[in-house]
Amino acid sequence: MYRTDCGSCGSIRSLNLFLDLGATPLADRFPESRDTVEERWPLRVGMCQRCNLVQLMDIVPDDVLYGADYAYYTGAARSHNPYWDAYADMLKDRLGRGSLLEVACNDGSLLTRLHDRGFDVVGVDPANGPLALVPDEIPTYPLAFSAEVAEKVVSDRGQFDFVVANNVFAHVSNLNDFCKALAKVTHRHSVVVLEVQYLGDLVTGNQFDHFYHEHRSFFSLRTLERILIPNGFVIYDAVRTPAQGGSIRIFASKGAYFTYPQTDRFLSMRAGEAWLDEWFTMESLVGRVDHIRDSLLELVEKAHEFPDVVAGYGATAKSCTLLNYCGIDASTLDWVVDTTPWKQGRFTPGTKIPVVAPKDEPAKPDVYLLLAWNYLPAILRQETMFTSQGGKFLVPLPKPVLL
Ligand code: DWN
Repeated sequence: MYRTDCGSCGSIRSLNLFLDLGATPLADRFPESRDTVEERWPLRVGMCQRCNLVQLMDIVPDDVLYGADYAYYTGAARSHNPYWDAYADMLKDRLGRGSLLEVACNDGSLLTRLHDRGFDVVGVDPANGPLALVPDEIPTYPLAFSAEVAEKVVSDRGQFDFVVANNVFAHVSNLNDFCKALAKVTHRHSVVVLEVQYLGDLVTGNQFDHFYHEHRSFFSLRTLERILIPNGFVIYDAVRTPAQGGSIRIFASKGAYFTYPQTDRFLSMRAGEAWLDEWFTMESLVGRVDHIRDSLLELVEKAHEFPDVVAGYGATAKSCTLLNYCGIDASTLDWVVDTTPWKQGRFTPGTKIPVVAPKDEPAKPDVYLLLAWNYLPAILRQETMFTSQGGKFLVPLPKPVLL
């Protein structure tokens, strides 16, 4: 569905298109066979001229995006475990203990840690596959969070002291309904912790591969505030985190101003964001995206000259956009190695490159195209044997470079 109204402020015909990435299949659907015919959906990105929210112009329905075949399991990226440990410790230190709802808890990577630290936890997630991995003693709802679902959860369990929602706000098709749901599950002193990939890092890091159908909105503190304030929430603190190549974690409450004064770091971060409201900022990304595609293809071609074996590292959702937009398929990459059991033995969406488990790689390639570029430091640490034997990583972003 091509949207004509803004997902945040609802303005009609206020969306201006700045980037057209063609038509791509769904990023977290890995076909079982090379012959599977995949549906492709237009992937166009625009900005609202009224509230400046950057958003996808084309909306794929939720039941199509998050069906039984949804392939993202948070725990599969094992090098990210210290991140979840530190996140759970931080919540314990800042919030103490109480009832806590995690929206989009996926396989329970964070929820289990919070449960272990004494929070009285409940999870909600529409993706049945990952949700089945949450330990039985933790109550869960296999549903997408909405005002209707919030009512059910509250009638079962009451309101929560804390709500945590990581990497989900960008996925929501009806942002105002989601905020209404937040309002229902929280009381006056509840704290809402939202983490989203940060538009500022997307732009400075040329991270155009974050644009795929699951991600419908791309946020700054300013555009987050423009949705939360009309729904009764005030952001009172924010921190930058390294997740997904750069994210923001915000703390909001209905009782802010009184209970939770706004921190200086939040106020100064927000004051420095005027550039993210500018049309030119987003438009300037377009030329860089094409430049990245051309130089990446040049480097991949060069890597093949010897002839060398080139494989992909991490069948990430992001890589769907990168590979499809750049036209990198099985004629270029021999395989993609990935630690998610569900993706192994399948093929990358659209580009049909075989996905293999680390133990099933035919040999180490000469070059890995690093599709999970957001984990570069951790992957370099875990692949010291490969690099010490002359193996190279081709890192596509912020600009293609061979390491
Ligand atoms: O919002 C979303 C984010 C948070 O996660 C979702 N829509 C989907 C997903 O995006 P992604 O797939 O781009 O996420 P990651 O965390 O960048 O990549 C995870 C994938 O990378 C998994 O398939 C596992 C794989 N991986 C690997 O094979 N070896 C990851 C690491 C670190 C590794 O060493």
